[in-house]
Formats: sequence, structure tokens, C-alpha cells
Amino acid sequence: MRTTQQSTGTPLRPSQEVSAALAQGAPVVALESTIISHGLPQPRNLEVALELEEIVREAGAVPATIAVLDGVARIGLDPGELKRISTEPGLRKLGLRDLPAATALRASGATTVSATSFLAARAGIRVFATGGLGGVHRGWADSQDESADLDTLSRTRITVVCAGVKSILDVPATLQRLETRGVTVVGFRTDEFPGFYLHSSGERLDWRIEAPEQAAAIMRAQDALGGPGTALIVANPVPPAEQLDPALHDRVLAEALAAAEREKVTGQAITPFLLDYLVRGTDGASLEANLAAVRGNTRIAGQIATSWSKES
Ligand code: PSU
Ligand code: MN
Repeated sequence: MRTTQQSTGTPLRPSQEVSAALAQGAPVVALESTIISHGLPQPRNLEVALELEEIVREAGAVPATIAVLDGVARIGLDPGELKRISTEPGLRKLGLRDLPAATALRASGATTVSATSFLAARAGIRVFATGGLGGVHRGWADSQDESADLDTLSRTRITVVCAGVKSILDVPATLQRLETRGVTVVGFRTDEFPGFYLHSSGERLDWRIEAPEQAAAIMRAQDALGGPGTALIVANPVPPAEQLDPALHDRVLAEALAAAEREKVTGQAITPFLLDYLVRGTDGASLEANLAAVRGNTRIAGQIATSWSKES
């Protein structure tokens, strides 16, 4: 279904439900749309979009899936709009830098972690759930390809619950960049940085928390300390029973990286290309691991948002 609401002139439009929740200080969880439009195959993507919203509601919070529709940044989508971002051909992938152009030129697109974080924070939402963050790509020394997710999280006051960064990336380099940029990273019931499809990336973490209330306490400390407006990354691993078989992961990822190089895939296209290659190369097993990760993150994000709204 296509909604054809006219722009009211303001580039940011929260849904009625999200506005009401924010006005009352009720918990709200932002959800990104790139994972739906560009990260998951149809028709599963729409089912997932609806399911993630339901998980947020079960945790007692209001979901706010974020996307740009006809030049308006929408904070909270109805089921018809979720269907639109799941099925519309040619929907763009919008990072932070794309928002002014998309707004001015009345474009429609799904928002990445960088654009979603920025828009959520602007709307007054503090907690955001996704799958795996973008980061420093392998071969970054030549390509200079580092996701805008990292830069945005270094200057946006938002809590992102994720299963680490996508394992297609250079994970140690990404962690180094997060440290340099002052982004706080804590493991949720783990001492190791999660590996997106895998329970662990093998990289150690400095901080570990056991409960959503501790994430809310760190958020209060961020505000009390009053430093630069950095993010909090809550790294929540996919359970070992639901992870992708590590040997299969390593083999198919190596094939995917070789195929991307052969086909000269670069820029915004590389992440969707690699994710799609993994889905096909693992007969859908990577998709199930990806979904298990996103579901778990969404549940924890709902709990953190609920704890945060009770105490602030
Ligand atoms: N997490 C997933 N699937 C995805 C993404 C994250 O489980 O498709 C998306 C996010 O929107 C993230 C983007 O911001 O991939 C990173 O893209 P790039 O590497 O081009 O910055
Ligand atoms: Mn990139």
C-alpha cells in the first residue's frame, strides 16, 4: 500500500503513537529500515519488520521504525508503510549524509544505522535496536571504506543494541576506531565482542553488564558526566545454539569477499552484496542467524528503554 500524505514542510515526522509516548516519557525503541529494505530477502523482510515491532511491544515499549518517505523522515511507520519499505523497487539506502538530499528532492529510502541514529536522537528517542553495525571494511587501507555508522555514533547520544559489527568487516580495526572515537562499548552477558552471525568475534571487551538496568545506569552516567554526545553500544551476542556454523561462515565469507573483488562491488553496494551472498552460500542459515541476532537485540532494547523511562 502506498501512502501519499503531503509533506507539512517539516522534515521530521513522528507518528501519533510515537509522539504520544515521547510526550509521556514512555519507552520507545527505534528500529532501522535498511536491514528490511536492503539486508533481508523478500517476502521474509516484511514478516521480520512486523515481528520486530511486536517484540518491542511485548517488552512494554513503543516501536518506531524509521525511514524517509517522499522526502519526510518518518519516525514510526504503520503496517502499510512497513509494507512499502519492504517491497518498493528502487528504494534508496540512506546514510546520514544522504538525508538533506533525500529531504530536499522528496526521495524515499531506507535509513542505515547512521541515519537512523541521527533521526532517532533528533526525535528524542534514546534506544535503538539493529542487527550488526557497519564499520571498517577489510582492505580499508586501500578503499578508505569505513561505515558512516562509526562517525555518527561518536557524536550521537543514543544507545544501540547490536550483535557487534558485521563479520564481513575488519572487526579488530572497527573496535580500534570505536575506542579512538570515544564510543562506549559493553558486552551484554559476555566478555567477548559478538561476531554478528557468530556468538563471538574472538575479540575481548573491557566491560560487561548483566542486566538492562545497568545499561540505563550507564546512560544516566553519560548524561551526568556531560562529555561529548557519544553513543553507548550494548553488544548482545546471538545464542551459541542459534549461531551460524563457524566453519561454514568462514568458508562462504571468503568466497563472498573474493566474488565482491572480482565483480568490483564497492561503496554502498558492498554490504548488501556480501550479506546476500552469505544467505545463498549457506542455504539460508546465515539469514536465520542474522534474524536470531536482531530478535534478541530488539528484546533487550525494549527492556533497556523500559528501564530508562522508569528512572529518568
Ligand atoms: N545490520 C543487519 N543488516 C543490515 C545492516 C545492519 O543485520 O543490512 C545495515 C545497517 O543499516 C548498517 C549498514 O548501517 O548495513 C551498513 O552499511 P555500510 O557498510 O554501507 O555503511
Ligand atoms: Mn561504506
